[in-house]
Amino acid sequence: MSLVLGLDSSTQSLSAVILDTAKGTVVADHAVNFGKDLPQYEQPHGYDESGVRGEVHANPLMWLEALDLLLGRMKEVGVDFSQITAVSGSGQQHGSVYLKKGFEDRLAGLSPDRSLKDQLADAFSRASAPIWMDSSTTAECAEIADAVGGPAVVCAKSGSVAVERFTGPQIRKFFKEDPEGYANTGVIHLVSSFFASLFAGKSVAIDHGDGAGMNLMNLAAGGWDDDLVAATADGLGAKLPQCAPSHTRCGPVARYFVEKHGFSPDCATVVWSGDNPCSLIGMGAAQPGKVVISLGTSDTLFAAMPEPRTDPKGFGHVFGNPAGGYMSLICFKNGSLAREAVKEEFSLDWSAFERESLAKSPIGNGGFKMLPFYEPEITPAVDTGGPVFSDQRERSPHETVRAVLEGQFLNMKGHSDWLGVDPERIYLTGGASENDGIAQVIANVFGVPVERLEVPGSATIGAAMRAAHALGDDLRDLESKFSRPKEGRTISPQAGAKERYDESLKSFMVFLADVTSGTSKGHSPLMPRP
Ligand code: ADP
Ligand code: XUL
Repeated sequence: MSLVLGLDSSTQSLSAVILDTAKGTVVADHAVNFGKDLPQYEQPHGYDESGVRGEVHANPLMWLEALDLLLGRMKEVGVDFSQITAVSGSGQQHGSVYLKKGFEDRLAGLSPDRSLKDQLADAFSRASAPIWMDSSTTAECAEIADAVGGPAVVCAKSGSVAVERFTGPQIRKFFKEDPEGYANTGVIHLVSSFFASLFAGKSVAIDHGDGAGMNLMNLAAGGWDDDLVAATADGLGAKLPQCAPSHTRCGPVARYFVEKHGFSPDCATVVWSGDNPCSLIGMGAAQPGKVVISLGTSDTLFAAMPEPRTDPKGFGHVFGNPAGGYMSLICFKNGSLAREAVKEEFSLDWSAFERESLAKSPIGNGGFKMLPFYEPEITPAVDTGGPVFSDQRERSPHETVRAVLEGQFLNMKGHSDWLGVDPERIYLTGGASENDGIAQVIANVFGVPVERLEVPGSATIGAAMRAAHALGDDLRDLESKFSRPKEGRTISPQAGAKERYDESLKSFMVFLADVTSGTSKGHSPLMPRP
């Protein structure tokens, strides 16, 4: 028996799976939902909703409490952690955690008699953690780009232009606004490397998958870029952990997890990665050829890349592929939260949302369009102050459901041509991927069949597969066991849909350009920022 544990600290929940890699089975699958299970933090979707000027932060104490709660609950229902041979994980990308000097000593001295939260409550030099939804650092992006020679230089070095949610601009904002807090900071971790450090009982490396989402890593060299680090904040080099390949082992699991949760002292810990890089592994897409759309809190489109290619418009990103090489990614902030807003507007549940999207309205919605930007959007960078409709009609539920989905996926199609891939199939993952109505719109807009996998939760599964891979398991063999498409769940495009959507795409992009040309952020991020 060979059991590995994978965790995923995402925007809204912390989840865990245990894989039996010899049998090819999932032996445990559990989750803690931040909003529902830890309501005392008053972060119903996993982040503080009272942020102003685009600030979106989460409480890192909530993440610590969630980890003890999750492992405790698993033990209560009979999960035996002593059999786990390796643990790794996945974290929402870009989010950062700021720890005082002495964090390492605190980790080394953790007692199993008290909770992680109680023992680490005063270890933070910044009380909250900015997360990927934050859009408050436009000024810092411009400052970093100016310091190194412009947006194209940042893009060539790091794989992305300076982006508001990326960690470097977030660090710069903290450095400017709270110099004392910054000076007291001993180490800055990503969500992924923070969790990995807890398990290892020491500060561990940031992997190339998640490190590339910081505007600080030199993509070609796989290490911190001196110019970008210097442009971001004084003395930053000394506060960053090392960068390391995604299969790096960090030593045995910390005593805390042995004594409190019953892990074996021989259980290996492996660096964590970002949720999208982990999903790439979980979807069996580590080799170029498969295109994945993830429908989580954000919607992302990603694929392994034979060689790094950057987006000439500046919206897409290049990250490290945990299996080696590179992956491309495009992120759309208005994913599930926008669909949820429509669902709530008409008091639907997800089955009713599915029925409305499948049955009642024609492809193209009779010309009725929506820019589905309930939150400031990342791709393209616009802050419309809410969704925009092509006309002010009285909207029925089915027109609105179809408008949000067509708006989301036409926008995705219109911004993904730089990838230069012409997929024969698209693979779906994430909480919304089981919804056949959403899957049908995607199949129709892209004009190819879509598949879902037999085992859902690709970020968590991918994290567990990475743990096994780091111990020497063959990735192809793991893919054949855990990344199989589910039979009978293929959704094919409807006859004529692709042609209709190719036409709709043109008018959608014109509508988008008309609306966004009036907003301050409606420029290409590769141009100097206003
Ligand atoms: P994340 O990893 O970003 O926390 P998930 O991939 O777990 O997100 O997806 C969670 C989201 O999936 C929920 O917020 C919800 O909006 C959406 N979701 C769950 N079930 C369905 C469904 N049947 N149809 C559409 N959306 C769904
Ligand atoms: C990717 C991104 C999001 C987060 C969500 O660049 O910002 O997909 O990783 O978890």
